[in-house]
Amino acid sequence: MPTGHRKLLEQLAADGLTTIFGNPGSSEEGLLDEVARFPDIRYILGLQEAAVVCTADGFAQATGKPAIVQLHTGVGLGTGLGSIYHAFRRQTPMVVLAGEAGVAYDGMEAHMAVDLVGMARPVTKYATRVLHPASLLRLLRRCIKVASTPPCGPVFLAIPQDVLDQNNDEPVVPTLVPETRTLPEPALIAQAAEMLAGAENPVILMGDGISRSGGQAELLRVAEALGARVYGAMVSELIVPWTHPLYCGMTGHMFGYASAQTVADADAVLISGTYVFPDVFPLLTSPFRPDARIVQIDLDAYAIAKNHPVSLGLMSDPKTTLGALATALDERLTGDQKRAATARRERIGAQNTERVQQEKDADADRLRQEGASGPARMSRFGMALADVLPDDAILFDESLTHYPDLLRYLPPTQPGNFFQTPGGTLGVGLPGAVGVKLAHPDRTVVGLTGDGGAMYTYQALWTAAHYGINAKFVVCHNQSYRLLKANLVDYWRGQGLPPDEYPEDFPPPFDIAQPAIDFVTLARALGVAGARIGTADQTVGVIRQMLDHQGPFLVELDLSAERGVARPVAETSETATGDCPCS
Ligand SMILES: Cc1ncc(C[n+]2csc(CCOP(=O)(O)OP(=O)(O)O)c2C)c(N)n1
Ligand SMILES: [Mg+2]
Repeated sequence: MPTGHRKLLEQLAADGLTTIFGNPGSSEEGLLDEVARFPDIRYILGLQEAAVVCTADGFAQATGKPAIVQLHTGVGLGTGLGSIYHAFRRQTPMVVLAGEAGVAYDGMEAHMAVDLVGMARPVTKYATRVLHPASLLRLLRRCIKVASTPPCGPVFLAIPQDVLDQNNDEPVVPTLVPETRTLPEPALIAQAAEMLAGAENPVILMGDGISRSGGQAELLRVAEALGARVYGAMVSELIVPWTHPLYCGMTGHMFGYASAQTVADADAVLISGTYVFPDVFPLLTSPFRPDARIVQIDLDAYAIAKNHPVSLGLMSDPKTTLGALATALDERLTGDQKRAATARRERIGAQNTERVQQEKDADADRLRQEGASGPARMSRFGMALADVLPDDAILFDESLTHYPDLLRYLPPTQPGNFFQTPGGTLGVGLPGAVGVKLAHPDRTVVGLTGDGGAMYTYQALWTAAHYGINAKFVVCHNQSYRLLKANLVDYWRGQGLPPDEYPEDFPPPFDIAQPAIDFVTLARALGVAGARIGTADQTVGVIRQMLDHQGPFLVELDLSAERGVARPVAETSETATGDCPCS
C-alpha cells in the first residue's frame, strides 16, 4: 500500500497542481524522496523561504490556481511568514505545507519542534495539522478548497513525517471548489441601480476580487454608464486599462486622510473586490459624505462594511452582479443622465490626459537639459522599454517609488499582463517574475524591484539560473530606501511641522549607498548575466541586450540621480508617498 507521501503527491496531481515550490529539510525527506520517484510533479527549489513563497505567489497570480509551497518546519515557515503575509493581503491562493518530525514526538519537545499551526494562523485563512493517516488527503483537499474559494488566500497544513510514513488508503478524488457565480435577486440589483443612478460625482473603488471573478469588462460597463472616476484600492492586477479616461490611479497605502480625498466629494460610491481603506494609518472616521449612497459588492462578506457603514451590501460575484447592474443602469438612466455621464467621462479623461502630458513634457525637458551623457532616469528607461517590449509582455512591478515614471510610458492595458505588490512585504518583484515566467514560458516577463527590495529575495535569481527560467530583471538602484524618506516627509507634515522647519537630513538608515551594492556582480555570482545602465545613453543598448539574451538577465539601473525626495515648499494636500504600493 502506498504511504502518505505518495498519496499526497497523487492528490496534488489529481487537482492539476503539479509544481511544488520549496526548500527542504530533514523532516520532509520522506516526501522529497517520493517526489524524486513521481514524474508528474516538478519541484522548484529556492534557496531562501521568502524567495520561495514569493516565487509561488507569482506563479499563483499568473495561473489563478493555488500554488503549493513546501517549507521546513518552524525555521522554514518562520523565514517565509512575511511573504505569506503578502499572499494573505493580496488574496493569493496558496497551500503552504511544512514538515515536522512526527506527532509521536509531541511529548518530547524534540529539537526543532514548535507550534507550526500557531505560527501560521495569523497570516493564513486556515491552518491545521494532520494527525492521522485517514485524514491526510481529507485535510489537503480542504486546504485546496479554502485557498481557492473567494476571498482566496494562503492556507497552512503541517504534515508530520511519521503520519505520512504510514500506509494510506484514502481515496484520491479531485477537490471540489464551490461555484461562486451568484447573482442577487432582481429587486436588489434594482435597488443598487437606483442608489447609483443620477449621481453627479460617482466614484468606484475596485480591488483584486474583480479580477478573480473575471469581471473587468462588467466593471467598465458600470463605470462608463455612471461616468464614475475609478480608483484601485489594494489592487495588484489590471482591472481597468490605465489609459481609460475614467481610470484615476490608486488610493494611497499609507495615510487614511489621503485615500479619503478620493471619495470626499462623492455623492455615490461603488466598492467592489476590496475594502475601505487599506492604509497603514487609516482614517478612524468615515471617509464618506454623510449623504453619500454607498453600494458594496463582494463575495467576501467580511469585507462589506468592514470599517465604515455602507448603504447596501451585496454578497455576490462581482462579474455577474456588475453585469446585471450595468444592464439595470442602462435601462434606468434618463437621456439627460446618460449625457451627463458622457460629459463627465470626457472631462475626467481630459484632465487625466493633460496631467500625463504635463508629466511627459517635464520628463522630456529634463532629459534634453541633461543630455545623452546625463544620468540614467526611470522615465528614459520607461520610454525605451515601451518602444521594444512585445505587446503580450508581462510586467511584475515592484519598482516602488519609481513606478509612476515607468508606467507613464508603459501603462497596463490588458488584464493578466501586469502585477503589482500591494501586500507591504518587500522582495516580491524578482521572485514574482520567476513564478510568472514559469507559468508563461513563451512570453517576455520583466520583474522590477527597488535596490532595497532586491536584497530581501535576491536568491530567486539562482532559481531562475538553475532551471533556465528566462525572466528579465531590473533593479532600480537609487542607493536608498527612498519610500521611507517620502514617508518621513509626510510624517513631519502630519506632526504639524511647517515645511521650512523640516530637518535637513534623513536618518542614516534610509541610505544604502555605502558600500555601493554591485548588483550585476551579485547576479553573476548566482548564475544570471547582467549589465548596468549608468548614463542615459546606455539605456537603449542595455535594454536590447536584456531582451536578446537567451536566458535570465538582470539590468542594474543606476537611479542615484533620483535618490532624493522633493520636499513641499508650502502646505499641500499631496502626500510625498503618493499611491506607492508599499509601506
Ligand atoms: C520585508 C520588509 N522590510 C521592511 C519594510 C519597510 N520598508 C518599506 S519601503 C522600504 C524601502 C524600500 O526601498 P527600495 O526597495 O529600494 O525602494 P525605494 O523606496 O528606494 O523606491 C522599506 C525598508 C517592508 N515593507 N518590508
Ligand atoms: Mg531604493
